[in-house]
Parts: sequence; structure tokens; C-alpha cells
Amino acid sequence: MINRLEDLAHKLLSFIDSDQEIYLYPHTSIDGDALGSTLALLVVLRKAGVKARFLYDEVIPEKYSYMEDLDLIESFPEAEAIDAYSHSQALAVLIDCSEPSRTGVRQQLLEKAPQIAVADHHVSESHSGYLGLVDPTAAATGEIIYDLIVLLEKISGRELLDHKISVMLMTAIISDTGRFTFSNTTRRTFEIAAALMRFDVVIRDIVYQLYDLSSKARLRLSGHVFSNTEFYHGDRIALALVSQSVMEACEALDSDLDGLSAQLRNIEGVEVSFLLRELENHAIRVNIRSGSGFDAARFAKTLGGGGHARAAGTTLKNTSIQDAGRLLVEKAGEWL
Ligand SMILES: [Mn+2]
Repeated sequence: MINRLEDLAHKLLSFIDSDQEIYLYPHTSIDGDALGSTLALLVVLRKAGVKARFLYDEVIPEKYSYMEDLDLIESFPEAEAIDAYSHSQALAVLIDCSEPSRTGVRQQLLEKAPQIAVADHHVSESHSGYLGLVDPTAAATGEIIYDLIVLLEKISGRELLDHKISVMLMTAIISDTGRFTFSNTTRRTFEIAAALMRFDVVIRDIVYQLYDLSSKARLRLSGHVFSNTEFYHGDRIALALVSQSVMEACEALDSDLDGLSAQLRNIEGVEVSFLLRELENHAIRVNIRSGSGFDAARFAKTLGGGGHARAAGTTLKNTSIQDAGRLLVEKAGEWL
């Protein structure tokens, strides 16, 4: 268990007015928590006079475009240029993940850092030598970043939080708590949200962008997913397969799949749902949602993945989507 948030705060502030830089690493397939948390820390560090960078190699989903300062995100360089970047990197901070492998192609730059820190709320192996905090009781990494910012304010004696940073952190929290409705939502979640409301955050606007605003592609994709969902083991397992051809026929983006697997889990009697998405090169991304009787994180771990008890995932390689579906149903059947 890594519990050194104070140490991380001091470390970050030791780079004030330094030419050395801090690189921030959210996980791939960025979500509202990873993005809001990373952007908030980036802006705060720069405000405090610390050089920080946020390099990313995928497209940031359009729905987050209401946040300010997205233009500070730099596209990740070609492999040949990585060495040049690594010279200025004094510290790497993993955000909303603790495994270097969760950073995809950025991992090669991350691992050149002389020191690695982490701010995360996923259950994970302990990494000795990492600074920071891994707290699975936090509903969102945004809660941890909020605590970190409060520490930075205390130590530096400067006010760092403002309206735009509060919108980023609220985005993180709303995303990972399903707008304050998931079982991970705690009193602490509301205390932090209340503190952010001091900066006139309009929750309605965030929720509209993240949840309510829809598209034709999403509507067609939902129709396909729901009408083709199959049920197994006395309807306790729900399985939905989303092939590449269906994505293309619906002109859907990956983000159009958000929330669908939770809806499958919500069907009466269903204890675990699997939403499978066919990727390139015979890989299948598996999205798992479960009720209280099924530990999705533990299940995902047996297949090389991870996550939370009620929401987890993994990627299966060298398989077809049908075979992956059969494997999951069989394994989950043994668990139930
Ligand atoms: Mn998260």
C-alpha cells in the first residue's frame, strides 16, 4: 500500500522554478476521471511554477471538450524522439492507474524516469519505491488529486484551486461515481464535491455533456447491443458482442459504448454482464459489470485484467469474439 501523498506534495513543489519537468501519465482509453485528474494536476503544477507535461497518444473524446486547457495536452512523439524528452523528465506520475503497462506506447518514456509516483484508486500490487497514494476507497482518482492540491496549497501557502480546475475534478468524480449514484460514492465524495462547488461549478452542464447528450450512432449501437444480448446460467450472465462490422455499420465510436455494459448488469436477475468489443489483430476488449455477489476485479485478474469489484475489464488476445464470449460464460458460470 502506497500512502505517501504528503511526500509526493513536497516532491512536486521541490521543482518550483526548476528546469526539470514532471510528466503526467493517465491510462490509455482515457476516461473522465483520468482526464479530469491529469488536467487538474497539470494546471495546478504550472500555476505553482512547476514545469509539467501531459503527453498522450490517442484522441481525447469530443464529449470532454467543455473543459478548459485541453490544448495543453501534447501528442506523444514518434519513438525516435523519446530520448530527447527523457532528458528533462525528473519525475513520472501515473494517474488513475498504477501499472506502467496501462500507459501503452508511453510506457517506454515513463520507464526512463528516475522516479515514479502514483495517484490511483484501483486495487493493485504494491510498488515499493513509488511515491504517492493508492487508495481503493476513493471513488475517483479526482478525490485523491483534490487532497493533493489541498496539500500543495497548504505547503506552498498559495491558493491554487479555481473554477476551471474544479470543473476538471468534478468531471473526474461525476464520471467515476456515475453522477454520484454508484456504490463507491461516499460522504467524502460529497464533501469534496461541496468544496468544489465554492467555485460555481454547474453540475447540470457537466452531466449533460457526459451522460445525456447522445448521437444517432449511439442510438443505433444501443439498439444493436440490446437486441442481440444473450443470457446464460438461468439469466444470471448477460453477454453482448460488438464486432468491428457492427461498429462500422453504426458509424459508432468507442465512446458510444460507454454505459451500455452497466445497463446490461441492471437487468433483473443478471449478476454479471460482459460487453465484448472486437479490436484489431484478434484482440477483444472485455468490459465487466457485476452485482455484489461477484467480484469483477478478481475475475478480471484471472484473465490478465483488473479494475474495481463492481466494474472491471481486460483485453483477450489471439481469439475470436465468439470464442472469447464462450470462455467468459464458462468461467463466470463456475464462479456463480
Ligand atoms: Mn478512476
